[in-house]
Amino acid sequence: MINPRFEKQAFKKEVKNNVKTLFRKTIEEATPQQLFQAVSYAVKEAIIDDWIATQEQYEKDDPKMVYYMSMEFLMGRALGNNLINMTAYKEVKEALDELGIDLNAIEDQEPDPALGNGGLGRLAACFLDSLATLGYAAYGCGIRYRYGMFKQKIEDGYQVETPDNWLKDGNPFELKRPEYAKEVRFGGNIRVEYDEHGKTHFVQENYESVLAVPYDYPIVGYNNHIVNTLRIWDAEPIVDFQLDSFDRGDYHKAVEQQNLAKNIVEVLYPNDNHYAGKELRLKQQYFFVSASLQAAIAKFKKKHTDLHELPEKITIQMNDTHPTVAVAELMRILLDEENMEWNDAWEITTKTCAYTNHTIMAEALEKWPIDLFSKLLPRVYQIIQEIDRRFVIQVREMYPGNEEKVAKMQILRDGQVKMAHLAIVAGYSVNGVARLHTEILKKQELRDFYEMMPEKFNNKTNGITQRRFLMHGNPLLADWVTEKLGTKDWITDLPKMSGLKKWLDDEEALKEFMSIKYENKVRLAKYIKEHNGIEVDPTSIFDVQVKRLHEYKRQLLNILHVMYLYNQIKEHPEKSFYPRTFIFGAKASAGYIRAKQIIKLINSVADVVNNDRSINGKLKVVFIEDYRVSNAEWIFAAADVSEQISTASKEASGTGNMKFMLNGAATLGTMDGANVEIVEEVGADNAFIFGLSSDEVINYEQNGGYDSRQIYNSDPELKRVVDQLVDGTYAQGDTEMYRDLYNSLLMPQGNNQADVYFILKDFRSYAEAQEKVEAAYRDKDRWAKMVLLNTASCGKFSSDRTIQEYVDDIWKLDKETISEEI
Ligand code: 26W
Repeated sequence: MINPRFEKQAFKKEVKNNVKTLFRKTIEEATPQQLFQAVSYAVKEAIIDDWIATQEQYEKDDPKMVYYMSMEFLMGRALGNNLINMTAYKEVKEALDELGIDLNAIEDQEPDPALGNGGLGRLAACFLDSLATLGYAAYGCGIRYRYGMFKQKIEDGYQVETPDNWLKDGNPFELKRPEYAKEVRFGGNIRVEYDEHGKTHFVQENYESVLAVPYDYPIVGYNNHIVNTLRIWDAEPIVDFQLDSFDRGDYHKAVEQQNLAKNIVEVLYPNDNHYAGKELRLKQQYFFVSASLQAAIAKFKKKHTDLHELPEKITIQMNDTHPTVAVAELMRILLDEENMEWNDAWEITTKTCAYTNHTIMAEALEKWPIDLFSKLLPRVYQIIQEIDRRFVIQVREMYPGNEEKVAKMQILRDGQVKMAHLAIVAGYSVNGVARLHTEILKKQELRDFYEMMPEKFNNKTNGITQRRFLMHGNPLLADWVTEKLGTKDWITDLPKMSGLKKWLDDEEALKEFMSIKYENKVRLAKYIKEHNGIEVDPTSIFDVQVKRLHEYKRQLLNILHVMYLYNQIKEHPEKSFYPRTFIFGAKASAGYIRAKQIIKLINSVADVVNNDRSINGKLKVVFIEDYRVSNAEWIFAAADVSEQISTASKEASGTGNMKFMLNGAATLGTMDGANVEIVEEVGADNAFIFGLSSDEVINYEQNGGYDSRQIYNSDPELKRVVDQLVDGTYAQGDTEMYRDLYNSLLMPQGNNQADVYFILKDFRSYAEAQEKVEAAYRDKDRWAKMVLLNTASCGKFSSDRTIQEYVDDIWKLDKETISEEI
């Protein structure tokens, strides 16, 4: 049944009216941005009804809720996605057509809410979509950063960061909820008081504080009238800056509180997989965690009097260690504000909090210096000391005389607060994000904890939402899938995609599938022409690597191989070579120098290769500026080859790999993260696997690395490529521009600390896999079958499956339904 608000006449009227009341304009006079606002407010009208109905239903049923705590929610644009999930996209598109408005152009006016870096933030967004779609009560809890992920410009081949002022035109979908504001306190000292019963009380004094003000975003479930909430917190000074405070001598304090509020939510740290130890970051963490927990407890207490029941009504999922201060903050609230005893508070906390680990990269581990931590969060720190004291007793009981264990597992050690240890000790569940990753956690990184508390450990292989990454990003393929399956069930039941296998031998179907891929390549080629000024041939192989730039993800391996191919083409012009377009997209953390050099190198190679007419356009290299969720949707749809080439053991899961698979691309990858499970689903013959295994990598690492010079000296073609980093080929004669990259692969002599990501070691195996890709692509029939089989085999990788597993094994939530009539 179509929602009456989306009925064409009504919707058109609403849009016209919005343009009038918001901007005092007619449709013809309004700017595209104003039209976007007017349309969005009309859509919001419809969402609000369902939002209210959902929250009323929750109020009535009092289901158990998950609070998904995350520093990042990489939501991407809302308008198109909301329309899809309200099943109104087509109706609205037609209605707008009648008004002479192009929905796609309107969608393009929406800034990408980029409140996240990469995988972890986008996973959180997919999870919210699946939670609402499956009918589970959930809150996403995060920060309303004033500036999200920076916008990336490429100037002279270099990355330049510019601020992302995503809120400048206002956000039509958000709702400010000042009535739920909470105070959050920092610093000061703790005074101990005894009451008349001799009970101890801890009172924080001389603190600074801010007011956390929530903004709610609707999270629309697919076709089920359920609308959950993403609650992100803004900070305001507790007392408005008052001029008379100057006279009272409070001027300084007033300014400080003002600054604290402004600074806390100012910007998302653009570090991915790299811990920097900045005090402001810890402030951000405590800020949103404290506010969210206060709100959660207040909500619980509206219906319940006994806090012992808390674990039956709420569960808190900590997205990596970033919100781990939650366990101590929950303890603080239970002890200090609710006057509970330690044992009771601890029992509740350890039944309520659960932890997901997203990385094994050592440099990503959060370890706060104790002096910084205890100054900023004095009471929380005391509580962590007590947690640590009790935990050490437990370790000693279990491993008498084994002080090495204590040293390895303690929460407070070496002058640091080890957040992962805190999360594991206080959490009732610890999960990795792909099977291999979880095994590595159990066997290596978290081995001591696994041995002591094996029951906490479990795996939840990541997933992605097919609503955004197929329906919205690739409507041609989405419609084709529906037609071929004869049902739309796949939209909420992705394993149904396996029904496509029956078309594997149907020539006509294969042709249709490939012509959709071609259309999507044309669409991307147009985007590239508009944004990069580069012509690319949509009949060439689109070989794509899009993800954050990090050495372990090995964009350097990819571009070295492009340099190698270029040498080959130049040297053997007679050899046949299937035209290829290598597409990159990646942001480097602003302070990550080497990552930025790799971006510059990719652009330099692009310059040389794209402008060499002697190779007849056989090779093109494109670096797509400002890779983000909105252009990602188009990129996945257009890819033939999905580059997933991280050093084995380093990529916890990957989720881009799944988005490519869904859209009919073949994986070229290492046996890392979820690639292992992708290959398992699609079969080894339908993917291109190369390189060291994770066991081999770990083995080398434990034995001090490997000698990259040996490979360099024994492989002249590879040596030539590496030398080209420092012979000026790609730097207009400058031999120093890429010296550091060269050194990272080779220097110093006889030292095995070079090439720690095994790029030279895996190079040949990668090049061979690439040859296989080319051979496979030449055989049109075989290729079409292979990529259709990828789409048909992606059922496991829906975030719907992942969320159902979290619900069954960790969260134990109740399923909710909303009736049609509202
Ligand atoms: C403290 C700095 C910092 C910032 C972000 C450390 C670590 C992170 C994240 C954990 C990095 C991240 O996004 N990890 C990615 O998480 C995805 C979702 O589980 C996985 O698919 C990726 O493999 C993993 O790199």
